[in-house]
Parts: sequence; structure tokens; C-alpha cells
Amino acid sequence: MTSDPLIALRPWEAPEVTSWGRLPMNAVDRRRGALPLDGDWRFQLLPAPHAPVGGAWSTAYLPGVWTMRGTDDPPQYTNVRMPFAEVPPHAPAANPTGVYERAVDVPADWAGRRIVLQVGAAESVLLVYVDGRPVGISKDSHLAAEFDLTGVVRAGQRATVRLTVVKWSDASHIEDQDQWWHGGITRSVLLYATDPLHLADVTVRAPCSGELRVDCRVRHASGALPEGWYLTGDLDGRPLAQDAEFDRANVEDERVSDFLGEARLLATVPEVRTWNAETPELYDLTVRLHRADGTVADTSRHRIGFRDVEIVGRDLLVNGERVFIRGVNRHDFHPLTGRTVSYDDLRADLVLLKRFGFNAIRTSHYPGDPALYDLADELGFYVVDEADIESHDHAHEIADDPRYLNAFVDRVSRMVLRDKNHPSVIVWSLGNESDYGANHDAAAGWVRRHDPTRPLQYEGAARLGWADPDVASDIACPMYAPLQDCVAHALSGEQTKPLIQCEYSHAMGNSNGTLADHWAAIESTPGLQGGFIWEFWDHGILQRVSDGRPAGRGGAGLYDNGVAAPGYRWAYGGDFGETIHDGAFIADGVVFPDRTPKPALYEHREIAAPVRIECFRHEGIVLGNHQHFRGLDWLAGEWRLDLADGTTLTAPAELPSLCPGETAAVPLPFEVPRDGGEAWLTLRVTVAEDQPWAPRGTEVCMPQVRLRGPAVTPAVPVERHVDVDGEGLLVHPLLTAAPVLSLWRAPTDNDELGGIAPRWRTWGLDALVRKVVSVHREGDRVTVLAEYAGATGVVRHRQVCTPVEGGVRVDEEAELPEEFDDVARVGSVFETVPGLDLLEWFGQGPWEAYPDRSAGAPVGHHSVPVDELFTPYLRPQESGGRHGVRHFRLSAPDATGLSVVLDEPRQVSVTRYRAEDLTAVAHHDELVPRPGCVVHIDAAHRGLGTASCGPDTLSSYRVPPGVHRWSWTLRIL
Ligand code: IPT
Repeated sequence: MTSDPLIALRPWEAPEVTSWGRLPMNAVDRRRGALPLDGDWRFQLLPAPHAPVGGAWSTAYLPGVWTMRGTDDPPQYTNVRMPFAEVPPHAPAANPTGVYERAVDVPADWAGRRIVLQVGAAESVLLVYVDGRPVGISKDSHLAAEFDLTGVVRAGQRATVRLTVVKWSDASHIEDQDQWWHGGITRSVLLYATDPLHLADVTVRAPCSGELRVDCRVRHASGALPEGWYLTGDLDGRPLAQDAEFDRANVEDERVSDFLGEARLLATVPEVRTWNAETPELYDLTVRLHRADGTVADTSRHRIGFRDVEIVGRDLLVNGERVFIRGVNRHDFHPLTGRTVSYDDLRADLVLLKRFGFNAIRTSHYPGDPALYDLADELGFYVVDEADIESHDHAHEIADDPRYLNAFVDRVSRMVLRDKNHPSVIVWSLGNESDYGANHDAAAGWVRRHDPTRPLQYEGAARLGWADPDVASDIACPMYAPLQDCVAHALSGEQTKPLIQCEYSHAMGNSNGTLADHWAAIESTPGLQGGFIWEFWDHGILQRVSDGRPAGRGGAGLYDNGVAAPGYRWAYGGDFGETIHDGAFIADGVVFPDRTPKPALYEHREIAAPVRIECFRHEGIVLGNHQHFRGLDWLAGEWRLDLADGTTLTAPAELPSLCPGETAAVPLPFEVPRDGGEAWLTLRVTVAEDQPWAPRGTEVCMPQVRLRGPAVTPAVPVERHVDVDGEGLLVHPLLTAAPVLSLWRAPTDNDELGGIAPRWRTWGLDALVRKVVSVHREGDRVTVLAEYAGATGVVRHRQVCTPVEGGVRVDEEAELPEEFDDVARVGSVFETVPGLDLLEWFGQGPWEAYPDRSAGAPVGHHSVPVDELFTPYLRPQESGGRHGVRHFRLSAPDATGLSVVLDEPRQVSVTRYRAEDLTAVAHHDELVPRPGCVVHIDAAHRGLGTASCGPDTLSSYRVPPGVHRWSWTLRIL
């Protein structure tokens, strides 16, 4: 038997116990003036909470998780399933328990003050002791816990604080989010002091009318409130008024209490500057609590914003506007710390999101660090604030389990109490993937009563019926709903709630196909308002390959541009020797683990463009302002004209003054040269003046319009021979492998998990066997008929090589049998000699793009070293494709090399890898680049879709059976 009463309680298997000795949550920010306790603590890891604390201590930095320190309890990744077999509310007997201890010198000038310990976040059960005495218990791994230490520590003396963290508990069953499991303390620890007379909470209501209301709760450490306290406040230095009406009503209704003080401050702000995500105007609010003698006992500072949020009909309105929600789901993640993120990290996340056109964040699937909300207020994001509840594996059993009722209400209410004053928070979310039960309704009831100013959403409730008025969701917030279902709902006449997908466009690997189709539908269908991409991060942990340990904090700088340094890799599920794991499903973000943007982000940036080219008419170029609240004056522009022959002209652009929703025609900035072929006009839009999230000159979008179609220049045949070998394969001095038919790509995560690649394998597309049927020479031209046999069908292929001026023209035709009704690609693949290290092309770029993800890659002249064309997706897969390529050159530094002119804009890829090289390995660092280039020219290439979790690409982006024809002309430079 243990003598420790907290351990004796076994709180890790008691869901009813959400806390003991913990102070109520509130919105008074105590970070300023606090004593930070971050830094080195004594540490030991016990095998179970009951195990005796020994004498051997190591040192651990807080905030931090022990799972990232190379202990024998490494990180483990599971999505839905729990990592242990015990059913709720039980935890496994082997239950790693971290003990953190340090001495704290309590400042001498805190004598007589109320002293509070705050632990920012601990997962999953926190037990607190001071000088060996039990002080409190807390659960709820992503919100702070506060404990009153006034009677426990002495000012001017040293105290020993021990924080014991039990990893597995009843709470783990409701923290079953799709992420790494860790153990430790992930947010800052601090100690602060207040006067015994203190502000217990402050609630701000700041609507667009400018009628500010600040409700304050006042308490005294002794319980009894002294006589004569009062409040003052100011907003940007202008004093607020005490609400005498409120005070009088309290007296008349006998609501005045001798232990709970309530008062209200008021102001009417004339010509209020309202807050929205585009122009996040903030005001400084200070609330002061005075003693009867006028001295200040306590102060609370807030940056507030005036804004309204409401649902009218089926529209979610911010300040009366139906704003589009261009959102992302964001987890707390860092490749070196696992879960701890600094203020600078958070700021960098949000700055990047801003630069790529996002205006909304869902805090999947738990409340973020307080700084996240400060930054969202400041930089301008709409936040769906989500409570820390996901019971995925045992969702049904828990949703109505009364033992968990307390935890549901506790978690939702504590989030609301903490975050209610942030203008950025526009919607509360009850959590994620937890079925739907009475526990949710209880939490929803609490929120609706406490904060009637914001809508509430919960996907698990909304899934019962997008229009159902009786469920705990004011928003229809499905995940991964097929686009056509969303459109059909909006057109059905049945829609009653805004439709904003809480998750869509799963960003695993090479993904986010059809994003532009989604947004075309959203912007043109009343009732559809946007959604949140899943997700921001690829959660790859930096791992040392030699011993499999996380690099930890020492790994700073051991990565660049999305790639880990030699000897390191981005670990995903299974890489730490876990037997229960969900593999690379944790790598499903729009940024790499080092925050390097994936190409899909450029797609998003363009889709979210604030200014667009609507069309090109005789009166000029019609520009439109696609923002909700502001003009174009914060933007600058430059026109660029690209002709197919290589001509590029630029001219400064004067952006018209346009209100949101307005359009105007501007004159064509160039005299377009008569010759030069296909012509594209691009408006490169940048930030005109420094923004908090972007210095002047930062690129915002690049809308484009085609001014003229291609000119047809037939290749002139010449009298010369084309060399083919006995197998009918083209012989060419710059090719090490002749062009052959390819129907296969290294499966993307979508191909694999969506069940598409398994079909390709059944058909044998990865191992087609080529057999020459005939080689026929007719004059200078050679026609080779071949059959490519798969396991279930044969593709007939004809390749005609004709000598033309300077090279050879290749005309190809492939006939796919009916059973090959959805293949990866139909095209040619060949390989070049080493040394051709630069790709220049006219087509879409410069970044990677695919048929259903090409809206963000403008047509132009692009030039990228071959080694930089490849995108290092964590699990190697089809990568590096360029879309709409008209012609390209591959050259050596001395300008020798080859050029290819395509019959039509085609999908092309030039990499160092064959599809089978990519298919054979599990991590990027296992790839061995080939010295030459592997070049694919595709007549058709399948879209990417999002089938790893959600809809596949649309049928228009699939590659059908039947006849495909393409041709290309190869020349030596
Ligand atoms: C959905 C989850 O909400 C999210 O956490 C993540 O797991 C995502 O999918 C996939 O990466 S749940 C899924 C079963 C639809």
C-alpha cells in the first residue's frame, strides 16, 4: 500500500475525477509578472504510478515530453485505435509515470499575497505536491491547471514542487486524437501572486455596435469580500463607466453576495473600428480592481476586437458578411519537441497560413496554447475552438457513459471560460469523433447558456442530419463529404444551417486534388461557405537513423527545405519500434515537418486570391476584389506577358480602387507582339506595405488570363534515318533508356489507401511486359508496333519515329483494353545521360502540379534544377510532376542537352528516380538518385484526389481506357 493519498485514489482510472484542488478556469491572463518555472527539473521515469520514487534523478527540460528524450518510452502513433487493450475507464498496468521536481524560491515580496501555481498542460493526469504535501490533481491535457499554494508555501522561502504525470488514464480514452502519444508537460509552468482581493474572471462583450460590456467577478482569498471595492477600466486610454443599472438591479434583486463580487463596466465606442480576419483591429482594454481606499488590488489586460458573429438562415455571418472560411486544422506539433511549441513557432505557423491565403483555424482536436489565440486576434484568423474530447476507439460507449459526463462538461466549459474574450474565436466545437450522446448535450447546454454570442458545432451531432434542428450543432460541419453531396444539399431546399466542412481535402503525401473544384462550387453555391483542410502539419519526428532515437532539442538545424540531414529522417508510425501504429497516416499536412510548404499550398494561395482576373474583354482586363471587408490598396501589382517563343515583358500595374465584390476593367498594359505564339498575361500581386505577417513585396497571388492560343508550327521532315535497335527501341546519343510506354506511377498515399493502386497491381501495370510485334520502315520513318502485357490485359502500342529538322518526331498511340479503366498515366518514359541538370520549360509552374491540382501554377517560362523538381514526400511516391508543359529543355552547364516540343500541353516529370525506385522504399532518405534523368511525358495523367481519407478525384480527372495519342519532337541542343 502506498502512503501517497493521491496515488491511493488511483485517479487515472476514475473518469468522475476531473480534478481535485484545481482552481476554476477564467480569462484573466496571469502570464505577465509571473515567475517562470520553465527550465531544468529533476526527473525520473517510473514504470507505473505506484512504483517508488528512487534516488536516481536525471534532468529534464520543461516544458517537454519524456517520449522525445530517448527514454525507453518512445513516441507512438495511432489514429483511431487505442495503443492499449484496456477498455474505458481502465489504463494499462504498465503505465509510464514521469516525476518532475525542483526547488522554487518564493519571492519575499509575495508575503501576504495569494500564490498560484499554473501548469500549462500535462498529459494525461497531473498530480501536484509541494514539500511532499499533496496539493491537487488535474486532467485535460491541453488546458492549464492552477492550484492555490498560498497556505502551502511561504514568501521568501524555498519550496520543493513535484509534478507527477501519469501517461495513461481514463482520460486517454477521450484524448484518442489522431497524433503521436506522448507523456510529459507540454506548456509552460509558472508561479504568480495576486492580492487576496482579486479579479476572478472578466467577460467581454464587444459587438460591432461599439457597445462594450465588461462583466467582472471579484473574490477574496479569505472567502469574505471586504467592503468598498470597486472597478475602473479603460479602452485605449478612455475610461469606461460603471454600470449603475446593473449594480442597482443586483441590490434590488438581493443578488449581492458577500463572497462573490459582480460588476459591469460599459462604454460606447463611436465609429468603432471592427475586427475581422482581413483587418483585425484591436483595442487595449484594462480592468482595475480597487480597494476601498482607491489603491489598485488587481489588473487584467485584454486586447479586444469588436465584431459580431451570427447565423442568419443558412449563412454564418461575421459582422453581417457571409465570409468564406478558408480554414486548416492545426495540431500542436514540432519535429524536435513533439508537442511543445514556442511563441515564435506559433507565430511562424500563422504567418505562413496568412501568406498562403488561409483565414481560419480549427484547433484540432483540443484547445491551443493561449498565445495561439492572441496571435489569431492580432494577425486575423477565424478560430473554431475545439474542446479536448476525442473518444474515437470507444466513442459509442463513452458518449452516454455517465462516468464521463463530468469530463465532457469540464473540458468544454474550461475552454469557453478561458477563450471567450478572443474576437478570433467565432465558433465553439465540442470535440471530434466521439459519436454523439447525452454527454455532448450536457456540454452544449452549458455553452449555450454561458455564451449565447457564438454558434456551436460538433461534427458527430451534425452527422445525424445536416439540417436537423435538434442536434448539438448550429453548423453542418461534415468531414470529407463528397463535393456533389454538399452541392446537392445546398440545392435541395432542405438546408437550414451553414455548411462548412470541419475537415476536407486530406493532405497526405502528394494530395489535395480537386481543391479548385471544391472552391468553384463553394463560391458559386449559396449555402456552402468553406471548410478546414486536413491538416497543417506532417507530424514527422526528426529521428537519428543509427539508433532510432528522436533527435530531440539537439536536432535544431538538422533539416532544410523539408529534408532531414544525412543520418536523420522524418519518422512516422512504426519507426520507433511500435507494434501498434498507423504508419504514415500521421504525415498528412500541407507543410513538411520543418514547416516547408508543400506545392499544394500554392494551389490554395491562388484559390484564395483576394484580387482576380475575371475575364479579358474588348474594354480590357476585368479585375475583381474577392475580399469581404477591404479594398485593394494594401496590394501592389505587376503585369507580365509570356509568349511561347520565350519573350517576357513586364509593366507596373495600377490596381483599381474596388470595394469588396466590385469589378472594374483596366486597359491591357501591353501591345501584344504579333508573333511569338501562345500569349499569357499574369498579374503578380504583392503586399504593398509591410503587414504584420508579410513584408512589402511578399507575393500574394498570380491571377492569369490567356490572350492568344498556340500557333501551329509543323515539324519539317528531313531525309535522314532514325536509329532503332533490334527491339524497335529508339537509339539516341542523349538517351540511356529509349522511350517506352508507361501506365504506372509510384502510388501516392491516395492511390494506395484509396484502393486504386491495389487495382493497378492486380492488372499488372507495375510490371508490363513489352513484346515487339513488328518494326516497319517506310522511307525515313520507322513504325514499331508492340504489345505491353499486364496480368489481365494487353495494351497495343504504336510508336512512329520520323526524322525532322534537328531531331526526331515521335507519334504514339496506345490502346488500353476496357478492363484498364482507370490507370495512373498513359505516356512515354525515357532516361537521359548524366549531366543534364537544368530543366527549363514553358508551361505551368514553377512548382509541382497535377491535372486536378494545377490552379496555382501559372503558365510561363520556368527554370528549375532537376534536383529541386522532386518533392520529398515523407513516404516516397509519385512526385515532381509539372502540368501543362508545352516545351522543355534539359541542359548541361555548357548549354548542351536536349529539347522536347509537345503536341499539346502535357504532364511532364523529370526526376532522378524511376517509379519502381520510389515504390521500393519507405522513407525519403533511402532513395538513391540516378545520375541521369528519368523523364515522363504523359498523354494523360490521373488526378491526385484525396482518397487516403475522403473522396477520390472526380471522374473527369481519371484516365479512361481506349485509344490515347500523343506526339513529341526531340532535338539535340
Ligand atoms: C478524421 C479525424 O478527425 C482526424 O483527426 C484525422 O484522423 C483525419 O480523419 C484523417 O487524417 S477521422 C477519419 C476516420 C475520417
